[in-house]
Amino acid sequence: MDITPKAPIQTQVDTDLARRFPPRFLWGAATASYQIEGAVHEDGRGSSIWDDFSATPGKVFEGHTGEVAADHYHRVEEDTDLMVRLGLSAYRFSIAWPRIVPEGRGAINPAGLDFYDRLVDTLLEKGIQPFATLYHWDLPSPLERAGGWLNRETAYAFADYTEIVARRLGDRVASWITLNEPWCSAYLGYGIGVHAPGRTDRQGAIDAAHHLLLGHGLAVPRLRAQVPAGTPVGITLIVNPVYGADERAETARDVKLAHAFSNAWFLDPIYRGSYPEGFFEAMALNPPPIQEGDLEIISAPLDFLGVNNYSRTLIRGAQEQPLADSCQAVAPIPNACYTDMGWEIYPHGLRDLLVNVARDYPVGNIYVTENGAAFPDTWDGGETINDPRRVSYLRSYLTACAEALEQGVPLRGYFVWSLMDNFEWAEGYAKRFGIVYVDYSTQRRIIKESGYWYAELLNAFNNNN
Ligand code: NCW
Repeated sequence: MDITPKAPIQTQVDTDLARRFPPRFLWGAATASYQIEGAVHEDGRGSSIWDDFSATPGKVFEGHTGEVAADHYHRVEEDTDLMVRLGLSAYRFSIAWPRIVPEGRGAINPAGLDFYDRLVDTLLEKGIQPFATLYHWDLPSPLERAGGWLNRETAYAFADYTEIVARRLGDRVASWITLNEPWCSAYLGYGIGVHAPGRTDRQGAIDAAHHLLLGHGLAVPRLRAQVPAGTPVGITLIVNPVYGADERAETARDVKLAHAFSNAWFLDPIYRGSYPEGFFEAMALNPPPIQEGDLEIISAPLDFLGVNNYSRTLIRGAQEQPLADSCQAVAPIPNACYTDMGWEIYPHGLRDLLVNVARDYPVGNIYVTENGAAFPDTWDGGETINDPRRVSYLRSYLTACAEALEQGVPLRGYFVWSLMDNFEWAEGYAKRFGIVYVDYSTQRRIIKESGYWYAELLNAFNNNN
């Protein structure tokens, strides 16, 4: 039976695209706690680095904060009903550490656990698999005051928090993701300070990355000890494919550097138990404080890799060898199209990176845990919002996924970023990634044309399988 909501406007149903995905492929949407929940002072939640950062003048666009966000904390029924209307088989959300352990370490806040318990039960009642991310950037403020991810102790605190969550939800969460995009936490947060906590110390980024990775590695066995055998555990990385703009030797050299900085910095320790050769020298920095056994802990076997991808980097080699984080990206690229984030639309990049990652690393299964686009949507009070550019973005990137599958990549599912418009970190509410529009003045949700398109694609998939 076709229960898909009918679009108020005609969207073209991509039956041929749906047919290219195998039975049991998971179709989802993703969000993150600080970006959608709001209710930052409720039910015993502690403060996070994003509360502090967004309260600091000049850090976030027009002083926006996640204080109310999309008010999801009070709208679990409505939002999970939306997921049902869209036909999602999985939903990826993140758990706010400061709701569970308000001080970061020590006392547990039962009301925080209750919230996610109810979310997970509601998802299961509605036939949606819960994919839980344990850390999507909202570090408890007291831990930051003790050094945050620069302090090795934070890694142990993360593993303790993980065990607390897994003990309560482990019997029902379908799949676990330890960290979301540790590259962003380390480099944007500690290296260049455009994200919380806003520190600007390139060496700090290297050290923070190591402690994030250590936290991940320590958390994996703690999770496995609490969840039923066979429950998949993984990590989500941003993977940004790097290409050369020409055939020069300098370009090939800089592509390698930029790839080490963007991807191998995290992929190598996790899957090979070592940092990329020459990486710290290429940053003109010192190695992080690695203790004996750290890399064994970090390279604990995983069940899947979560890939977040939006764009690519195109490099033109410099005369003098640059630092790994200052390779020359071509921007703007002539004739290229960009989203509202200024990120180039390059769907082949997703296909290439999936093929390359599956070839170069023993990743097991792969999920695309985020992919999507920000465009400046406006609502005229009508039944939907026309966002044809988001529809064509999603169609082209899903075609890239189909191509990767056809090349043998063990891709098991795809999560669009994002279920709904939300607090886009330093960009505040100015950038909209949702397939559902949020009218922040009323908190009304309106399914965009892209949401109807996605629902119809999923319906076509279900009719085939
Ligand atoms: S900012 C970012 N995002 C967006 C965010 O909403 C989500 O929470 C993240 O997982 C969409 O997906 C991720 N990623 C940062 C990408 C790199 C930006 C590079 C800036 C260089 C200065």
